[in-house]
Amino acid sequence: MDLDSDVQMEDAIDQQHTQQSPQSPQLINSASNLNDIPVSTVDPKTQINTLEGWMEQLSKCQPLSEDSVKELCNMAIEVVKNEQNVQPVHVPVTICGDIHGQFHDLMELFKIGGPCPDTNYLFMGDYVDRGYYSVETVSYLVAMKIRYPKRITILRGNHESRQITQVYGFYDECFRKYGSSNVWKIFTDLFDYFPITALVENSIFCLHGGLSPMIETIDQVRELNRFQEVPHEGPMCDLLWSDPDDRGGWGISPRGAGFTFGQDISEQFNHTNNLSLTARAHQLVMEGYSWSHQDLVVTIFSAPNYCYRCGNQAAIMEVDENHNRDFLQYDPSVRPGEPTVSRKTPDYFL
Ligand SMILES: [Mn+2]
Repeated sequence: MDLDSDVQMEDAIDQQHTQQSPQSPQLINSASNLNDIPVSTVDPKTQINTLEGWMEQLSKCQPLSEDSVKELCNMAIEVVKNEQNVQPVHVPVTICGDIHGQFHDLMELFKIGGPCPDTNYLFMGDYVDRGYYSVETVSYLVAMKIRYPKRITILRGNHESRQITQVYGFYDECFRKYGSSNVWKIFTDLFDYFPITALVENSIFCLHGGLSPMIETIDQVRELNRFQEVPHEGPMCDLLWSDPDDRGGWGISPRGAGFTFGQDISEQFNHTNNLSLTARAHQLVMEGYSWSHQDLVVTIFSAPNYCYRCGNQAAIMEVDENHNRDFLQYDPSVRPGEPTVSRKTPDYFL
């Protein structure tokens, strides 16, 4: 895509609006009503120009207008609603864990892992809450998903939920940045369409949380109706909430949702489904990644210095064409206006 010609086209559109607007208010209305036209009827080149304009704005950590968020999410629904509960993904791909609104660290992630679409990405949920830039973070990832639908996969995390976001920051951030809850509603309605798991080359099962006592086979995940708020219990809840544990069998989760599962459970699940690995996110791990269950399960966490105070490294996992795995670790980036971050924040600063 030639950037200069895009800019010229936008300039031409701006000039049209400027010239016509004083004399013909109907034309202003009809122009803004373009947003209401179903996505499928919009000229693809126009859609790409719109998207690239949004991505340019978001890359500077500037939120989109409410109207643009509405349009963005309507476009996104058309893309992700057709994806599967167990979305197939091919190698090479770089697998990422929690981001939690740490926008500048997401930009660092793309520096470390390579820009999309040069690098294929699989994100395992928790884009919002905790950090200060949930709006910009989720807007950017959703825009990338629409622009490069075959190059980036975005799964649902337990924080992509109406209930959780009202407690952990996304709702408040939307209200602060937009003056109403409209944008929060638009995004949380979109989250209902996100796929809940992915399967890399029939070998690596990827999801936000972990296993469920109600799910023995990947086919059972395919049978779930995922188009709903994250339930309080049941298989879909467990997939987004569970954690591996050193104790065997199923355990009660201290989180109050999902379960803990032991190595025996992972062995059975990976064997039954002919998997080499289950990759998941959901838990802070100090090195950014952590193996469990004799390398049957890996946890990946991609928010460095989580909540701007945990002092952890972040990591992403590259899987190449030969299924070789490589972990790339990174430290927090500098947020403009903030003092230089020391990763190991002394306790007396907390
Ligand atoms: Mn989580």
